[in-house]
Amino acid sequence: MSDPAVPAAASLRHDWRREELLALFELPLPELLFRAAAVHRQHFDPAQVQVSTLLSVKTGGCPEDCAYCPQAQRYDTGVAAQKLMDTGAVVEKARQAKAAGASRFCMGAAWRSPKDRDIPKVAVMIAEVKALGLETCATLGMLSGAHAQALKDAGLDYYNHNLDTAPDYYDSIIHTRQYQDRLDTLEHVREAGLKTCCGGIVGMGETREHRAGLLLALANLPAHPDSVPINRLVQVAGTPLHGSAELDPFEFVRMIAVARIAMPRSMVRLSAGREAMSDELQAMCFLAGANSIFYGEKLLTTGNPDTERDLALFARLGLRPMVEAENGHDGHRNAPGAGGTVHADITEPARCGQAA
Ligand code: SAM
Ligand code: DTB
Ligand code: SF4
Repeated sequence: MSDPAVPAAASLRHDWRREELLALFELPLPELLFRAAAVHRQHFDPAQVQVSTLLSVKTGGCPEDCAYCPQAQRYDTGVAAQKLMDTGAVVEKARQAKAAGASRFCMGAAWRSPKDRDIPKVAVMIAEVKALGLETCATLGMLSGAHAQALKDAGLDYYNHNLDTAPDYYDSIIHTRQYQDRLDTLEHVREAGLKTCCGGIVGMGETREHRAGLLLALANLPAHPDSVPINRLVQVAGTPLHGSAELDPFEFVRMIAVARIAMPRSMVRLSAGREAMSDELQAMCFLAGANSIFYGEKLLTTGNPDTERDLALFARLGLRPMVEAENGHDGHRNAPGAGGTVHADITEPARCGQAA
């Protein structure tokens, strides 16, 4: 392959340089989209989108100071601190998410890190959600090796822990934990055999160099994250980043496209921020290689598009949800089972009435 931005299926790069990623950002948009779409097609069916539903199982009261976050105790955002939800209530939400067409259920907790006493409770939640036939994901903050192993043993498939931004912009956003802490957690997650979900946020006042730096940090991890959530900052009143300048939507599309090129076999998730995006902008993101979304009316504490709007968008764009857990493959081209794809028909009317 003469073009290094379109690697052969076997050659995943972990030696990207920031200048190379910046050069991709600086391509004319049609050229960047063309390259990203070509890479996307080498590895995935571009009509398939992985669909995850989020639930905040422990909301608010967090001791950390992440400048974007409505759940940090120290900011007056109107988010009340709540205790860990009961397992029964979590499982009921997971059941509804599955009925609405989600294939993965992600449980989030506003913790710096779980305490020893939290792990058995979360383990039961994971096991019961998994028993519904859903893929499981959790995002609970920093994780020790022992905690990662306990979650794996409970049936956890994915752990979400974001790098959030470039190493050289991190100090502008978070002071209560270090970049290295995040890298350590990701190592514990990988060592436990969990799949990693790791990405970041754009629109926090960072420069294009910082955005390239975030993608560089992600792509040069020892293994590309299985899922790469790209969040556009949801501005919440009371957080330090409320009132930040809005990111140019085309720059967001560029971020998705460069993520797709740098991490060709990862699911690139068009993550937080979709509620404020037009259908046309989301369509461009899918064209640029995004192939995963959060589905259901709420993210953790903020809004997400109504399921009806997403169903209509999927129908208009001819997109179909991936159902990895049921057909035994991970959505990649050439994966076992990839020939006989089964789709949850989330556009089927009986399911439409059941909101996640
Ligand atoms: N407390 C855990 C942690 O920080 O790892 C898990 C939950 S935390 C809310 C998960 C991720 O949500 C953060 O790393 C951040 O990337 C994203 N996030 C939080 N608030 C956001 C916002 N206002 N806009 C976009 N993304 C946000
Ligand atoms: C991720 O990268 N984005 C999700 C998920 N991982 C946990 C969270 C987005 C949160 C947006 C703000 C909120 O709803 O509180
Ligand atoms: Fe706490 Fe996570 Fe929010 Fe940071 S992002 S304040 S760790 S809930």
